[in-house]
Amino acid sequence: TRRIAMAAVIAATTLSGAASFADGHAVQLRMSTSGSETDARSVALAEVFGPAVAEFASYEPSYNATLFDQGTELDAISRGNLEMSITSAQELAQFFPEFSIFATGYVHQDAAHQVRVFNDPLMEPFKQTVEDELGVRLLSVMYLGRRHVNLRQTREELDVQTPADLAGVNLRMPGTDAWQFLGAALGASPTPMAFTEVYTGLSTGAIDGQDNPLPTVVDRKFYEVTNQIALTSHLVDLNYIAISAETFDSLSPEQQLIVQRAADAAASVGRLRQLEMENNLAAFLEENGVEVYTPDTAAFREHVQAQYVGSEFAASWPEGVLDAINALGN
Ligand code: KDO
Repeated sequence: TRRIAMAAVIAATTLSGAASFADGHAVQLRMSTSGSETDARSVALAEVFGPAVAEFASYEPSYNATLFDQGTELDAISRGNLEMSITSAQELAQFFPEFSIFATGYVHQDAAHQVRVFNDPLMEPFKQTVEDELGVRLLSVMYLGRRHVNLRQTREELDVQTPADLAGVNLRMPGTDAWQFLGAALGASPTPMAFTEVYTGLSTGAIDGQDNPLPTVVDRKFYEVTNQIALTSHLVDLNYIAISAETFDSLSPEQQLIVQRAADAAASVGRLRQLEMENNLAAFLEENGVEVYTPDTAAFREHVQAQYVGSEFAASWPEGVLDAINALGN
């Protein structure tokens, strides 16, 4: 009887699912990320976004850059080969240089500041440009976290207090100009490398270090192949939930609202989880042999900010936007 009951449940679920899709077909939402399945953003999308849109869309995530290489997702959406990604301001800056303002060291102050900036009218022209010129709609802002410098060297070998201490350090940064600029602004010698190559790069010594928030260091087990983290907090990093505008526009107004709310809900859940992990992981890292300490962050902030002044990036920022972002801060 138990078997029959289960079969009935499956049949009922399948039927009710199929019946509610417009003309019997689910809208396919393939999502590609270089993040892992256990990354907080991935988990939030799978647990919150997917189920929330399941009445009319099938959310199909792929992880670890198995579907598209890191940095190629926006192009794939634009060409109609992908529907969703967790994109970055740095990737958007490849197409629209003004997005580098959101990838600049020490601009965003915390997770709440990111949300205020994303929802502020200052963001409208940025969103509109991406939609008009790339066919990509930015639904919501996800919190990735405070990026810190994570090195193979022990603190005895290299005590990082100021940018001068990073001179000659081969620091992996993701592969775009905005990232390389930030790595150099920190005082290091930046090397571009895809996220999925970083663990091997650290274990072989091809790179001295990498920069990512604490939850990423734990999720990807970088602590196994590194010995220290200097809490530089050089970038309060974000990602955007991106969706094909063509796909979004094909939905009914009611479905569009559900997609928007589902994205916002997933972003909220992911943000809270990431913040909680960020606040609690230092002890775990210390237990695993990684020394976690705070350098002279004022020295890093001053140095990094000074590098942007007069840079080609700053030249692309629309007038008044930096002031508007700062005004939304604390
Ligand atoms: C990374 O490559 O270091 C980075 O953290 C950059 C982010 O913009 C984002 O792409 C992220 O990787 C991936 O989602 C994997 O966490």
